[in-house]
Amino acid sequence: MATGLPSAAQLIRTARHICVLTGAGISAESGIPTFRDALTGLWERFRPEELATPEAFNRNPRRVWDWYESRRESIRRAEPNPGHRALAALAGRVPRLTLVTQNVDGLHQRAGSEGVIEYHGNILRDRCTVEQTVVQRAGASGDDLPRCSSCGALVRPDVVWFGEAIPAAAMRLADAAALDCDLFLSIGTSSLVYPAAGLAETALRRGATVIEINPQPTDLSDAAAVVLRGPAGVMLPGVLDAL
Ligand code: BJW
Repeated sequence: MATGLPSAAQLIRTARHICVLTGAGISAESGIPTFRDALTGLWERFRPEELATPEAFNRNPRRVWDWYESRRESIRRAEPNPGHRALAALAGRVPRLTLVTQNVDGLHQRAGSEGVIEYHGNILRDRCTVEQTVVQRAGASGDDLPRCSSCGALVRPDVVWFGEAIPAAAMRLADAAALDCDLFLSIGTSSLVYPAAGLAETALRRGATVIEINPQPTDLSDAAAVVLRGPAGVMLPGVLDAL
């Protein structure tokens, strides 16, 4: 395994199609907690099965909504960081770049990235639990839970919970990019949650080279040709400068 910005820059300079997968780590420097970090991760304070599953929502929609509303508030206050901005700039410097994000915060788009594939949805949208379409809310009912303006059913955040399918279009586009790319960048993800984590495996099987950017080792690290062990907000601008 090679280390360092020059090796990463060299791989990027010669790539035909770069597929980038980002995770919670790229938004950490915008002040948004990750899920699995030992000290600050969301799952240290909340159990995923109580909040990020359809069963949890059916059991206690109020509790799930309270959690999502508090996260929405901090996401609305957050700003894209130098990592988001460097990725948006990188797209203009290479022949083809597909950006797949597991993040639901919309910060890549706010940093200027176009065509972002939102693999796990977007926390700022509401979806009707019956019609399964993105909807406007129509205030609350007697139980104070947000309702669909068209049919009156409960609405939920338009995100992908454990046990749920990835949105079909996102899955198709991400799979196609993983199959076609010759360079795969895995940034700020623990590479533990499937099927997202399988995208790097697909790319590797097709002969692509992998670069990982993460301060901590992951299950993907050994398969990466280059590992940049540091925060995305430092490493990505560094890569851009080295191009
Ligand atoms: C930095 C940094 C800095 C820190 N710079 N880095 C195969 C094997 C085993 C299990 C499964 C399997 N296939 C499927 C499953 C089940 C399950 C799963 O994968 N479970 C695993 C936990 C074992 N997967 C699913 O249920 C998926 N659905 C599915 O498979 O459906 C099948 C189906 C098919 C057809 C019909 C019906 C069903 C869905 C997964 C949905 C995940 N949802 C969440 C919540 C989204 C909504 C919300 O935000 O509330 O998505 S869970 C959470 O994990 C979130 C994230 O997107 C996702 C990934 O986490 P991520 O981004 O990697 O964050 P962390 O915290 O884990 O890591 C952060 C990293 O950043 C760390 O490595 C740090 O070191 C690093 N970092 N600071 C760079 N500054």
